[in-house]
Amino acid sequence: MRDPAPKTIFLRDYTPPAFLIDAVDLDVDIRNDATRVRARLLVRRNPAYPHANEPLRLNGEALELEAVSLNGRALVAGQFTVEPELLMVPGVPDQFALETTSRIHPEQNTALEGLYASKTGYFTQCEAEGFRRITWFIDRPDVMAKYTVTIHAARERFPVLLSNGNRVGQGKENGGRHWAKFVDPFPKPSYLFALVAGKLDVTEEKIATRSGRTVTLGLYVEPGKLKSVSFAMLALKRAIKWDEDTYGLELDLDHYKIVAVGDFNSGAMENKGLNIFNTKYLLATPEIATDVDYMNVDRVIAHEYFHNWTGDRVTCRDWFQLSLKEGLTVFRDQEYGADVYSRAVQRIQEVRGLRSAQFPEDAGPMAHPVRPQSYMEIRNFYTMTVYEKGAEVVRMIQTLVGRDGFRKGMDLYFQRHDGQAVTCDDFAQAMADANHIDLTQFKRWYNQAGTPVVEVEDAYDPAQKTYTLSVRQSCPATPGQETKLPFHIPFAIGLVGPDGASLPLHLAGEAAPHAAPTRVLSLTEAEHRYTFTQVPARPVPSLARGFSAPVIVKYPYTDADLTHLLAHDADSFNRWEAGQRLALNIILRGIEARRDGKPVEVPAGFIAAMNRVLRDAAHDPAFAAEALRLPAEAYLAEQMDVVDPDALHEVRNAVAKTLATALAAAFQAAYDANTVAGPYAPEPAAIGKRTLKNVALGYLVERDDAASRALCKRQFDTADNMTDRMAALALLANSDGPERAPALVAFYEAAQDDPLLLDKWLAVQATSRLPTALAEVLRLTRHPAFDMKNPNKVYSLIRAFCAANHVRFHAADGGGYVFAADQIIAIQKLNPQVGARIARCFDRWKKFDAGRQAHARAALERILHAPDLSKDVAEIVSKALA
Ligand code: B3K
Ligand code: ZN
Repeated sequence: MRDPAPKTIFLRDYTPPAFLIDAVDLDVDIRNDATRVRARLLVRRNPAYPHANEPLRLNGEALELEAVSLNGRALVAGQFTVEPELLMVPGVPDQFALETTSRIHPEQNTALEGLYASKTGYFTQCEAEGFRRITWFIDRPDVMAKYTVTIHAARERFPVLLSNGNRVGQGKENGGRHWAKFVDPFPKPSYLFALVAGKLDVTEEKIATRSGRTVTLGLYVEPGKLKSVSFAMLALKRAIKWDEDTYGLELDLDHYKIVAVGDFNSGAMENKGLNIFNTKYLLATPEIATDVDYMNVDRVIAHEYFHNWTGDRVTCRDWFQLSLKEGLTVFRDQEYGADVYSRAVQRIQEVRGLRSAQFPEDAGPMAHPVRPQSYMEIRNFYTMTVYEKGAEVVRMIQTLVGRDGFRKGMDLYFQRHDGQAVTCDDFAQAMADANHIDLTQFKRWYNQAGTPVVEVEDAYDPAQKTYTLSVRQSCPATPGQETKLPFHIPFAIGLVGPDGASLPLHLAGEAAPHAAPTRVLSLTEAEHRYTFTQVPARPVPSLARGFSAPVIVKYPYTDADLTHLLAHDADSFNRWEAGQRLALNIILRGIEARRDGKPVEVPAGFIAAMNRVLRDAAHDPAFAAEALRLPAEAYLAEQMDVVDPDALHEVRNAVAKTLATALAAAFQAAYDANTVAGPYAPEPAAIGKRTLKNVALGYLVERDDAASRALCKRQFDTADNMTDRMAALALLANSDGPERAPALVAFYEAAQDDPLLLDKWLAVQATSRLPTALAEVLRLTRHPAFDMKNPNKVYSLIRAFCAANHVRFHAADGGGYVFAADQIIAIQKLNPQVGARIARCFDRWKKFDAGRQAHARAALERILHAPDLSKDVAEIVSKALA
């Protein structure tokens, strides 16, 4: 039975650990019936802990304890107590060795946390609290120890044995078995422990770091898949070089290993020297990976590599500080992506993701600050807020102190904290001290949840040639935080003149002129007023350039203002932003019109603006593709008081169809001009062209005529790469034309032996806009390609439907909600974490009409009362219902 009241853990209750563990000697003996884990811990009392005589408390989960000894003497009943999740030894000396022997059952571990079995062998996932499923331990990140690990296993079934650090010995054992021993020279928290035993192929490359050390990079994959890792190796080497060049950070290991596994809850894991990756983020060939997949592989490899410093060398004191490593590391991988691909387009994509997933999170029942103040289950806090908004917070610091200042802050951060487990305050303090600034108010970004709103009004005085901006900030209440104090918001602005040129930004009373076309205003009060002088004509304000803060900017732009910015803004992000605002206004007006029984109107000015985007596309096809895409339904939904998903869907499609019809020739020309000749390469220029070509194809197909569908089918049949093939398939899956079924069958036949291709095949059907989508998804849950135990399959089918098929999931009859509840209840029994992720699809249920709300409430209550509900899902659902 579920614990009726899952415990809430508060940041304010943090105390240092009562004991420290200096060294761990693990012996892991993998047998068919069970795995035996012997752990010898060198323990001492923590001088920083305020109370003496505390008993030793070790965490454990699903462990069968066989023996405990202290300083070599076996403990007997009465000398320790053991509960399902706690081993307690009272009266211990100040320093001692504690040894436990436990049995675990990786074969039965469907939660995929701790040590678990997958097709190719045994793997671990310990972040956040999985190590306690391997052995008894003080399983918290501020306990850092040196690890020695010996693995024993059958040679034939598990030829490759790996753990963190360097292999210091290996040998054969009786009965066809073997062993290997590893020593990790770096003290680390238990969440970075990793172990792999399996049948894997490896490719290795030696590189020299900038100080001349030789490092061996090893990539381990399922036998036969080595041809799919050449891109990953290239990305890894590029990331290593980038961190040397950008931050002076060098790889500190002799061996850096990455292992791919098909069953994995998240994307990848940065275990020290032994990353474990979901195959989805390691394997890439033109036949299985799209451009987006390639870029994701690149970014995830970089991200996990960057954690080696931001996460592993300097780690988190406690899990409330998760953004210390995640926000910073996402920021680092974003900057890497910006340097490798198009900076402008990367930024647009980051913001698109933030607005369609993090803004809703910040406005919903799970809203929490970048540094949460409480949680029931830490697994539920690997969120868009901690990761993506956390990265925005780091980016704002860089905006405030400049790139050089940021680098100085990073240097100081490592100088002070290398080898330590620290807090977000420590990071901010290093930034503040290195730049001699005060970030006290800025740190509210770590503590206050919710997306701030910045409202701007302006006035132009033609006689005085002055222009005044009045800026007011506010932040809505979020659960547990009724009122908010003003944030420190870096607000980058420019003024665009009637001819499109940048106007000066002199503030009244300033002696020196401000020459640069952009100026960062520091908003610290609830209200500010800025008066600019020598402004020759009424400008259009370009606000929050480059998305300088994760806020919602409100300004009463006219369509003409937005068309002007789209054409002339010197800031590429705000050019894109202007187009999105235009489209948003048109769609919202269309929804109103539809409600009144009137047609959806697409102004000629918008069509002309999009035509100009197409005409200028050759300069930057990737940017044009972004500018042509309409805002996502999940983002549009956030702009409505009561979401009407059907109206949203219909009107958005109607706008697309109008554009497609009016600009058919231009879209066809873009399609033709951006067809990439020659063999596939995941290079930025080619990626940009393919993206634009496929956006153009999407518009052409909007008309739903036979000729466009034939063009699409032809692309599907003849494509020599997965980007073009998948783009065509997704469009065909949205239409009920005669091409649909044969394309899906053909794709399936080619995909049968490749799990990653099957994931795509499932996802493309789950996200189809056809009214039959739910029936199809239900049928697919019984298809042999689907496997509820495999997270990738669940994400591709169930989550894709619930989280990425807005109109069908939110069907008025509640069918989508019933389906989600059934699936969540079933999945969470096997894998609580995956179940909880799906449960997040109910986050915004209170934004819908009464009928949908009633269906959603019923579904949520049914989940909450399901027998054996996991803590993970209970937290999400109870907060949604609160
Ligand atoms: N740190 C891991 C995430 C682990 C998720 C645990 N539930 C991957 C990453 O952010 O790099
Ligand atoms: Zn990370």
